[in-house]
Amino acid sequence: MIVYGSSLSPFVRKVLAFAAEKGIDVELKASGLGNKDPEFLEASPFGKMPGLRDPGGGEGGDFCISDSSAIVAYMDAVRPLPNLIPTEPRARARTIWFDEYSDTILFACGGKMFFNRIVAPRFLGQPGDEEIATKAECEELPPLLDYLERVIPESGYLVEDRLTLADISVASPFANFRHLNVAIDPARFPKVTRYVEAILARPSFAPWIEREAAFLERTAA
Ligand SMILES: N[C@@H](CCC(=O)N[C@@H](CS)C(=O)NCC(=O)O)C(=O)O
Repeated sequence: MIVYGSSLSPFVRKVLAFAAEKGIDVELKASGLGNKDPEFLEASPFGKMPGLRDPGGGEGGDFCISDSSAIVAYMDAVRPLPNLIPTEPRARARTIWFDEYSDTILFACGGKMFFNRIVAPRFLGQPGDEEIATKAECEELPPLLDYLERVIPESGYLVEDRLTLADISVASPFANFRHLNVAIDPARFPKVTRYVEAILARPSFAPWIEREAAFLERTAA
């Protein structure tokens, strides 16, 4: 399968890690903001990353779909094992909740930091708004971490005491926090700290994050 985008996007990283945990081979085709390439737009009509193309996956041709949650739902259906989106009703609902918590609530906060401190100055040639980034880091992020600190179980997995989409989705934006050197205080958030370290150390995440760090290093200043 082909994934269009950059793993610097938490949505793209989520899809790449999900595919790796499933054992699905994916090729990442680089796509940046404002990409008008028809091949990419066929997979993602509104130009957002990630887009997916499954060659020969549709009737008489490729199957294309965008949105990270739609993409992982497709992957989970075409490759049922290992199951990463639980089928038991409450576990399934909680998994979708955590996916949404990450995609909307956590991203709304983290995106302000990543856009204003990295994307705008480095890739768009425009100054970032540090006031917005600081407010997100100091005022908006702590209550989101307080919530996670309360709900992370002793097992270290959010749902069914095993790895699910919930963990992949929630951990993914923390790689961006790492790139931003946003410190998660281990004294105030011990469970979050251990949880994020463990999930991001998995072979499904770690190589992508290393590559991103090397890329950011090359593009710094
Ligand atoms: N809900 C979408 C969000 C995708 C998204 O907003 N991606 C951002 C990058 S992090 C993007 O492509 N932004 C470009 C744009 O909005 O034009 C998903 O889960 O895939």
